Amino acid sequence: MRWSRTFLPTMKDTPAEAQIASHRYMLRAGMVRQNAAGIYTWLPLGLRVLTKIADIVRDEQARAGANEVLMPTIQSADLWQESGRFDAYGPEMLRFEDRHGRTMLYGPTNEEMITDIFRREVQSYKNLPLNLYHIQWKFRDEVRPRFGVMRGREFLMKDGYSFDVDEASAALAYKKVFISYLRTFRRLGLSAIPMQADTGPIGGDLSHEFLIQAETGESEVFFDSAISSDPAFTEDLTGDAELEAAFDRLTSAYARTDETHDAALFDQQVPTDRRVVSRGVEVGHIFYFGTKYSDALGATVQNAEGKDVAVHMGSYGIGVSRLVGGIIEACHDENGIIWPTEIAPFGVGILNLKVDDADCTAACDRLYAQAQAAGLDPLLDDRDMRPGGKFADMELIGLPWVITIGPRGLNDGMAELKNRKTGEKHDVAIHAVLAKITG
Ligand code: P5A
Repeated sequence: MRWSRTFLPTMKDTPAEAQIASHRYMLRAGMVRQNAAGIYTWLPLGLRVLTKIADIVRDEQARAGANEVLMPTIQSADLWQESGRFDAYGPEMLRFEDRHGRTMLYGPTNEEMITDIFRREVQSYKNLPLNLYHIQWKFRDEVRPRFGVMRGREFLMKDGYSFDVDEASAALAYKKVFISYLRTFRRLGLSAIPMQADTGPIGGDLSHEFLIQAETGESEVFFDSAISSDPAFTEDLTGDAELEAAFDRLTSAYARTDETHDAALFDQQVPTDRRVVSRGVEVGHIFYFGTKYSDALGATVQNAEGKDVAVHMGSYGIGVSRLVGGIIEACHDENGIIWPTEIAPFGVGILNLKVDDADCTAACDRLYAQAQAAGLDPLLDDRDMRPGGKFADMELIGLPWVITIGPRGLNDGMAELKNRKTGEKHDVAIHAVLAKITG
């Protein structure tokens, strides 16, 4: 893309309403704009990142054997009356009436709806195990929406739902998602630590939250530092036995949030030098709730003995839009965002120092075309602006690489290549510069 033709409204000044780095940078880099409390428009730069995160989540869901569907945002209240959650969910659920006076709601989650789909379509254990997910907007009328997209009212979630004939296979389904989340977050450039969690309005008795460490995180976290070096964070596991062993290791080590923390147990289980007390952002949350919804809605399957049994279920969430903020919290400096390569909105920035110099502009255009052909997804800053402002904007939007071309270097066929993360700069021959990035 050419910056001059892209809707990328950056801001120099820090917006007063933004209390944390990710919120500030998302506004300043022109990624989002607020429409109402906790409700945002995603502008091109933000949407690119959101889409890349969703694509990685999707890829890992496919790898874990889940099927993608797309359920509506608006739900009828009927199923929620049936499950008993219509009253139980409380004022966080946005309810309204359609023109016929029927009560509707904007879905805060989809356990009821997916259970209804399941009960109508699946009758036999032979169709199990099954894991269905979608990536869809949710609405929760949070009391205190804050920190931009981190605690929004409208937010994008990946929510998956597993169906199994008995508790043993449901437990395996839960463990598979648990391990697949480690890989998903790793691909996003994050290390998210699984912690024992409360089940809240979703229900059930087994639950883990995945938290990334960040000073500005909303949850206080307490964990054994030994967890972070578990090979499950860096290696791919093959086979159910290996997967179950990793699950047992990770879940037996101490890792809890303020909701589940037990100070005495922490002291007893974790040696002093390994106790980490810190803050975190919850980017994922998984639940096993057995037959809570299948009992309420009558979702049964015939088992191998020919008997009708309630299906065992779990649900699995990833905060896709929250991750955009969470990743920025984990990856930024005083000048702006530092995107992990996999989700950067553009692969490389090309900065034309002097757009009114015909040679300089021709060299930038050539390099831009080559970068496009190489699949690098370049952003060419072709704006007629002072270099200072262009450099500052590039730092702010945080692309992994920036190539700067100006008339002086061009005389010798040279460009400057800068790595955003390390800050290292090198003068490189223009004809060789893209190869430095592609390796
Ligand atoms: C699991 C999937 C559920 O809703 N039902 C379907 C279960 N879990 S959850 O923990 O309540 O939400 C899953 C993830 O969604 C993100 N999230 C939010 N993101 C931004 N703003 C919010 N207000 C918000 N609420 C939840 C979190 O990442 C959470 O882990």
